[in-house]
Amino acid sequence: MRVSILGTRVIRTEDPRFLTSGGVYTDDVADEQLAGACHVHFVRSAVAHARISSVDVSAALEAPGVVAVFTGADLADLPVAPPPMPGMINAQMGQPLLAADVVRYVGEPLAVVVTENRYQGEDAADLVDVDYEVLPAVVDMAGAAASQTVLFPAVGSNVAATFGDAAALAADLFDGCEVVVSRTIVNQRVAPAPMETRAAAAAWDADGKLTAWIPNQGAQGTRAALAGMLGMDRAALRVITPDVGGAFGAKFGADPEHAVVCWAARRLGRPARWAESRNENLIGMTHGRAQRQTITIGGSRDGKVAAYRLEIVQDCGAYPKFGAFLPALTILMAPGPYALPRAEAVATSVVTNTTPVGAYRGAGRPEATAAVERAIDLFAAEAGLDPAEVRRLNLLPRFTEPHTTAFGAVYDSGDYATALDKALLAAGYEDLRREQAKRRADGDVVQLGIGLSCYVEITGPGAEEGGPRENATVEVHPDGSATILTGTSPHGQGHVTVWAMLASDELGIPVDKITVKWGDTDLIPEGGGTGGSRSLQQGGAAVQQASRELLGLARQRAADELEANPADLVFDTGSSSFTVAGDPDAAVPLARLAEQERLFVRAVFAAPGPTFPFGAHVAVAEVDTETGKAVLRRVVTVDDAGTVINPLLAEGQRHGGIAQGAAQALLEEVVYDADGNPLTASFADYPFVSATEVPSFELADMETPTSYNPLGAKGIGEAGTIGSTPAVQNAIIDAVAHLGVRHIDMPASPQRVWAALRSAGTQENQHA
Ligand code: MCN
Repeated sequence: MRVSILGTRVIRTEDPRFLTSGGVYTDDVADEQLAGACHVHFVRSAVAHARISSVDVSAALEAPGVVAVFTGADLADLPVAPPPMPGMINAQMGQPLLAADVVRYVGEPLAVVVTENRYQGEDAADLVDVDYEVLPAVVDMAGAAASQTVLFPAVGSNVAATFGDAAALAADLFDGCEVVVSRTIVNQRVAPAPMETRAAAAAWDADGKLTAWIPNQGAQGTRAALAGMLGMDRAALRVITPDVGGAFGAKFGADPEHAVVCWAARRLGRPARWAESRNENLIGMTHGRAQRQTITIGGSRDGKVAAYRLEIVQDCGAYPKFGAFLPALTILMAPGPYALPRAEAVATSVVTNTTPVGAYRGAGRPEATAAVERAIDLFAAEAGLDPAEVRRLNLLPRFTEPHTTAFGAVYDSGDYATALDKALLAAGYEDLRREQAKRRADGDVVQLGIGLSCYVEITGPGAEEGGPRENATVEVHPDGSATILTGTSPHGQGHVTVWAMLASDELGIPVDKITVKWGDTDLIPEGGGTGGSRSLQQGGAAVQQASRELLGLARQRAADELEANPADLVFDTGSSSFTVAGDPDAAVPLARLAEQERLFVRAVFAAPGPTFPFGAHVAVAEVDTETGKAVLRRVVTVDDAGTVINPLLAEGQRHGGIAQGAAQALLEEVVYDADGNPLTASFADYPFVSATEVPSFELADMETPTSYNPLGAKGIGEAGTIGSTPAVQNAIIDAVAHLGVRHIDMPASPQRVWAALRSAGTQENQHA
């Protein structure tokens, strides 16, 4: 019998290929169907809001290498890109595949130039002459709902969706509170900026079947979105997922550009390819976050919170996509890990003349955590209490049976106070406070700040009937190897390693003899893809289930062969074979059974519901009180994702997540000017985080298993991002709190910190 490899640090089997021959990304795909492909280049709006008076393509058509030029008028027969949440968002706010009458953000595609060679497209696109009748732009989400300028006159308002009844907020929510603090804060817009930008390659065969290679987070979802935009039957569409160079939530489904590339290939009767530039990516790919939050918190002087209110304005950008839905997740998770006797949350999603907002690592949950963690700190500061103590006083006590919150979330299991205590201990909290007190007493120029955050988040959400689900097929081959087909879609998370570990553990087949396949809708027609940190708890559980069911099938066949009772057989993972108890010589290996007849099982794992990982982060920052420069010195985290199957991968996810979350607190922000011109359209202006801005992270372990899947696993893919942002923001504010600063919006640029210090103690900083 082999000892279980689950819970061990198996090295990623994906890496040798990436580190030697390299990945095969969409732009590298050399399939013969793509021979002779032409190249698509998008002409994008140069203004934020305008009526298109005319588009003159005549000069572009004459340019070298130009095969065709298409405008919105050519696509008039195609459906618009569907809004993602039917019923909730005004259907009249859908995005046309190419803007024909009105452009609503800088970067909106309005025409395509198709050329023989890629470089020719950029030159020819410059010759497309667009006449704009410029309209006033709505840029600030705060004023969008009341703005006289509406993006969709037929709708008559910029409101895309509302959540909760703002008119019904309780007038007496804070009655009886000794301390009440209210503040409007901004959870700024950020860019997902994956290493691989968006791309597509499309080829139609003689029977009218389309094959599309697209970097995505789930080929099946991408196929559904593309079929919708192209007005075609899913069965006539095959989506293939090549290697994907990062997605962070922004590569779910398909964008108008992907559909236009497929459409152009059909129209021209020739395969077509597209790969966007970094500049296009920064203005064209959906952005994340983009919320304005008004938080109000009240309670007693000794630190007990009695009431909390969260009012959200969500900026959807020009077209309501997943961004319009983000507040639903923010509201669901509004109270976080706290026992808040009274809590209310409402939201309005508005359209503005900016790039559409979509899912970005954490999607709605980081915003909830940031709001409540800032609120707790503001409350502690007002009451003059230690923020760790206030948290401890208000955290929900440990529970092992599901707990339903006032917002309808059913937390599966949690032990929030232990997570906080572990994080404080690992950080040496008392020593840090002593060091801080000394620097304050000495009046040091560089002050020390300690920031905390406690979080609980939702992973594996899904509204499917019967619960969130995922499928897996496991097949054992006559040569003793195995293949797994999965409906998940890894793009850096390491599923190849872990899915092989899970099957290996059951079947005794070595990890390196197991192949994992995904991302081809002809091979795997069903699947939920990878997002919401759902993959292990649903897709991994399905692999384990399929492996176990396969063993059941194999046991029956082995029993037939041995003329024994199946119950008398023993499966030995050391030799991957069945033996009859007491007769080790009569062994039937799985491989031999596979020789006789194909040996495979497809299983669907249905979870009873989503799971709720949690944790606590402690960040330590230094702030130069003369220049405003903040430097992140330490991040100590406890991220409890239930049972960990591969600590190496889980830690990698935590590291990446923490860096991404810290980046929002420290540096990153998408900025528009008052006319809606993007000011952060290159990496020279968008300060993408690098290793130099973050310290080495200190990770403490904690595992509270869930009962929602046999693995005991919850998700880890987004946790680091959710916990770290408020911890880092709180640390920077804490460093200068003794100087009278109560809040600094993210990112904590030197200018912002400096300005906060200058206005410290004034009305402006005390009460926004
Ligand atoms: N894992 C584990 N034990 C656990 C939980 C997870 O060993 N208890 C392992 C899993 O086996 C898997 C990895 O950790 O190898 C992440 O698993 P999971 O938490 O299930 O998350 P997903 O695989 O579904 O990943 C999605 C998540 C999301 S939503 C975003 S956004 C994100 C992220 O993952 N985008 C990423 N991590 C990313 N990492 C990379 N490199 N690139 C992205 O675009």
